[in-house]
Amino acid sequence: MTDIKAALRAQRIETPSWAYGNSGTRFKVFAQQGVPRDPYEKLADAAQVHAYTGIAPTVALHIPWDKVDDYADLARHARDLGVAIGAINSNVFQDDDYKLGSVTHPDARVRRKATDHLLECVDIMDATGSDTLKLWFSDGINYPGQDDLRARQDRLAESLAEVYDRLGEGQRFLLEYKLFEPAFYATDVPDWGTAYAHCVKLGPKAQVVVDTGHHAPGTNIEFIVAFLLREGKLGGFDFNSRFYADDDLMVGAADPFQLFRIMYEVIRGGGFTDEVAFMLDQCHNIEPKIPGQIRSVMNVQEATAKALLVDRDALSAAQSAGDVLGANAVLMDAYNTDVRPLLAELREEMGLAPDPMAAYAKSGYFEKIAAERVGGNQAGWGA
Ligand code: RM4
Ligand code: MN
Repeated sequence: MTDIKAALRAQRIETPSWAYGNSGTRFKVFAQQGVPRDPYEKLADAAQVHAYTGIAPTVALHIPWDKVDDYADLARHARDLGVAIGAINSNVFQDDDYKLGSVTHPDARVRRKATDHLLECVDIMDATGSDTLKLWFSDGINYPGQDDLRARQDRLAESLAEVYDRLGEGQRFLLEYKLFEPAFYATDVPDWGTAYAHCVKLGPKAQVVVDTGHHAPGTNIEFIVAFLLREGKLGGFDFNSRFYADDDLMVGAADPFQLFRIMYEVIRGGGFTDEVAFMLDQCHNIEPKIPGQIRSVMNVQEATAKALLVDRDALSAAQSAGDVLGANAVLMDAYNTDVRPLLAELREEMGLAPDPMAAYAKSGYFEKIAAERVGGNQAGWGA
């Protein structure tokens, strides 16, 4: 139990700046009270999530949503609040120029503009001390024949190589894949195999990021995790839940058992280290945002605790004996354990309140920001 607690104490989960701003569907963005009006206020909210969970000390930025004049100053502000800047997320999907793609666009001028944005993100990493660039491309085509599938891969490879060469010591990029959307017929980085192949060609500073919402229904995500870890190519996670497509709901809400199976493979494969970034990529469209993030961090923590509880000796004994039911029972025993008392105890040992949701609700922070943050433009995802 001491080992399990030590591992849980060392766990780090990164929250995304965009989770604190307004977001919605293509039908409606519902504004909420107290929503941050700039990146500084987003960091203040993220610091609350860390204050109550004790395991969320970094915040991912999204550029240009979090554009500021002085990134070193923003990083200082984060440190003053007890958090730090995490991954820098690029955005080459919200400009009119990108209608037909960004780094895979048929026009070299647009490709140049997109790659320059990615290079600018590396400059922001330098200024903020971030070591991770996260690349997601909305690039793809809607109709067969619209563009040359193969040429688009060449253009993608060319841009990635340029960004790769710009990375400094200790910096890396994570290439994200997504099955479909916004492109409907063919996506340029649709799956882990495509992301993996590009990363292998580039070298050790390029790794794959698994966004749990970016797969077809029924995909065995833990298999992908096990495979990528075995190859040293799992760079991190964008955690969220999906019922239908890229729903971006709270991680562990749709399928806590899947989250447990993923965390088990992470632990089994030695990925429970700083090497693998555990990030949330979510939006809270109808629920309050800070508690939504606290709940999400707790969901990952609970799945991790259950995965750490798996009796690995008993499991491998049952596996080598060909004991199908016995092996399955070992895994299910861990999953069916109520870890909430263990986590409450751990939090108390860390000097935190045992129930982060209740402690935040009682703190008065929401009432304070709802009263203070009036006027100005609420931050959103720029859609
Ligand atoms: C994409 C992808 C990226 C995220 C954007 C907002 O679908 O998941 O990781 O930054 O959405
Ligand atoms: Mn993502």
